[in-house]
Amino acid sequence: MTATQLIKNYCGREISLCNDGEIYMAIVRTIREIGRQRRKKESGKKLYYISAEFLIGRLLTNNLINLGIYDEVKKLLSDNGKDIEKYEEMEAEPSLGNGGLGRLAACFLDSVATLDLCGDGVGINYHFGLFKQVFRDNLQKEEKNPWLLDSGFLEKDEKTYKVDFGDFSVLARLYNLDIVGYMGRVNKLRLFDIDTVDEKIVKEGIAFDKTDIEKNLTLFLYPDDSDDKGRLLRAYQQYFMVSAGAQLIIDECESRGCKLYDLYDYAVIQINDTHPSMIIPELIRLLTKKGLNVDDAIEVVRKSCAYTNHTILSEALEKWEIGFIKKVAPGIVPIIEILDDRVRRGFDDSLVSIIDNNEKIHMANMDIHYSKSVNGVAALHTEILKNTELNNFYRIYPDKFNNKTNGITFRRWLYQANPELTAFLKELIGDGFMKNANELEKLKKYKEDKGVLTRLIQIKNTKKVQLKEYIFKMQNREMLAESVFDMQIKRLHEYKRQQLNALYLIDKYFEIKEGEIPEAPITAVFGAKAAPAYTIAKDIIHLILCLEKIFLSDKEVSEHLKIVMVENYNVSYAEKLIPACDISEQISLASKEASGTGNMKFILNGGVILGTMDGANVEIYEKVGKENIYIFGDDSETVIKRYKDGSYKPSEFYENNKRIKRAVDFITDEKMMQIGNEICLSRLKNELINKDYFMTFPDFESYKNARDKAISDYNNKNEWAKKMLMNISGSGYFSSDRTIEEYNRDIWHLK
Ligand code: 26V
Repeated sequence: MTATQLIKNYCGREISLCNDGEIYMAIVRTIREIGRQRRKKESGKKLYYISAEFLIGRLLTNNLINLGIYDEVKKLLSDNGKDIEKYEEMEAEPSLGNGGLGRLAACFLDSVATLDLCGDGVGINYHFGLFKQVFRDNLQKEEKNPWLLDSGFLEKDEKTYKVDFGDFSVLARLYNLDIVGYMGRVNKLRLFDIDTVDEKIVKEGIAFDKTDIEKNLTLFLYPDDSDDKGRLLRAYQQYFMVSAGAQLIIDECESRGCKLYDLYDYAVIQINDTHPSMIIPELIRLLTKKGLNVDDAIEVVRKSCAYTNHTILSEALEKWEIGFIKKVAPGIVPIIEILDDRVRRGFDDSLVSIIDNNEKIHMANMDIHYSKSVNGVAALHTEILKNTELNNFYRIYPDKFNNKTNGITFRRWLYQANPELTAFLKELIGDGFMKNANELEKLKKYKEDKGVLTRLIQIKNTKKVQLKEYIFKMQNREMLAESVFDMQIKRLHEYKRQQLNALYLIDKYFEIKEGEIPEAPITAVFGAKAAPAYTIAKDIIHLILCLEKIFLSDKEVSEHLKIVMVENYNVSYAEKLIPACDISEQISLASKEASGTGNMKFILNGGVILGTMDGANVEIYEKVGKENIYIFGDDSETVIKRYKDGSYKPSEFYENNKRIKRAVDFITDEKMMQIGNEICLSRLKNELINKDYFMTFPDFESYKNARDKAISDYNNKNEWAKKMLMNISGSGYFSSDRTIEEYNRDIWHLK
């Protein structure tokens, strides 16, 4: 049956007579039915991508595109007087991730299915996901974010698994979501939940009783871990996910003919950061229960697991107190002790042991010893891991370390987010790039073609107008017409340095007040959530929101410079923002951003990067060429050296650089105090002057110069369009299809 027939059937009567809810569900059921038909029988080896986060975004449009029925359904609806956009907007976004790490997992699942590989995601079905962000009194407030009710895509599985915690057991129930590859197969995302969860225990904002695990286990993604109760709940979540996941893997492998001592021929388990690391001891435990001896179980698991590291920030590398794990998952403690004991006997280096002298379990250390592959997520990141952060391990296992530069799925970030640009690219170079992203290189031949360059600018303007209207509708904020759209949209973290961006904007404000008008009007867009317990990150949001108001109310300034901070930045918002961006801010302190993936989404849509030589920016620089990217700031070697010798004194910069002092002092200026919170603003100012751990001041001048230059260059439309074209044509390498081909070639070896 065609999609048209299916939708008609599910509607049960004339489409034009159905209400929106009925039509939405008919589309969802059609997608599910066609998905069912495309599912393939599983045999042999299968990938299990286990992750605490899958930031999949809305599914309706993506699934229609990937099934190849988008145009058909759109036409059917419009023939019946209905606009497909309405149904796209009806879907609640599953907010099952924080940022890059979760979104990467979602892009990977898309590519695995598209490349016709057998592989599922394994994770948790958080009822409220990540919090919903609202702004009140120029502050971030958190609210729950229910998404399950309206989705329609999640299907209950019959399978359940018992998970034994120290003091009680729960039944893990499996839910499945179809992962539809582009003109490819259909895999699944398997999300575990428990029936006893009680959404009603969430009271004010996102507050709830953190101790009642049977009621709260799968309510939120990463509940506040600023206190022991929150951390304990997170440990429960992790063990819940890996224990149910390990049972599922063993179950499925056995049904495909596995005898367990050959598990690695039937399963490859990619551990996405350390959140799922307990799967290593849990699998060993389960295999020994099923009769393998410990030595064999350890070897089988080592050959089945592979670990991806996503950060060098030591505070983000998980260490669990052994006391916690004794309470949560006593069954794996003796296994971890055996694993640690073997390491201690094998290597005379306390830095590579698993349990340290403070009785803390270093999850990454366990992963590195007991998996077959360790990878970083961009070339620079992997080099830093090998030469600095994980050097002691690299010397033991040089062959285990490898790089897999991140990628993004072009289906969502080009075809879905920017149909206008996609259609134009097809006109120019045919549709081969839709299956083989490298074909975007063919665009280079249009570099001097005025007609093509003009069209690129027109399309960008179309996307900017659409965004302008959307933001006005959602937040009643005006973006400056004919301005440079400059964007920094990513999680709020000091190392990403939204504060550096804000200092630039304050400096620009002063320049305007002194009569120095920017060469083009600027709309500076921010989108960022801060972790609920991350005080300074919330202070930075407060600063940006106060600046937004001050600029807006100042007539002299507001026609040249505007800030728009979007509320509740998420995947759906990103899809609207990215195609409309002129300048993309990728300004992390060199060495700190493992890769970044937003950077890739922007260049694919003709945005030009203003960035440091960090993460994947380094490889983007190589692909797009130095004339087409604005690089500034100290490089990673300088930064790493500066940390080592402890020579950085922010107060010296503050005292000696007038611009820096002027901008920093403005944080607690009278104008700010009138609308801002004194405690937050003073704290932030002090933090910068006395600590500035992520070294914003040393990069300030070169950042200012680079940003001013980019804004000035923007006025030369023809030259700017050339940059856009070179960015799009150089972006093919950053397709997640390429990344997944490399994972499969080097680590997974799926047929
Ligand atoms: C987590 C935390 C949590 C505790 C406070 C400090 C802190 C700092 C960083 C993180 C990030 C954890 C891992 C993560 O999300 N990494 C991101 O992974 C992306 C996909 O590989 C990559 O593009 C980003 O550069 C990297 O930050």
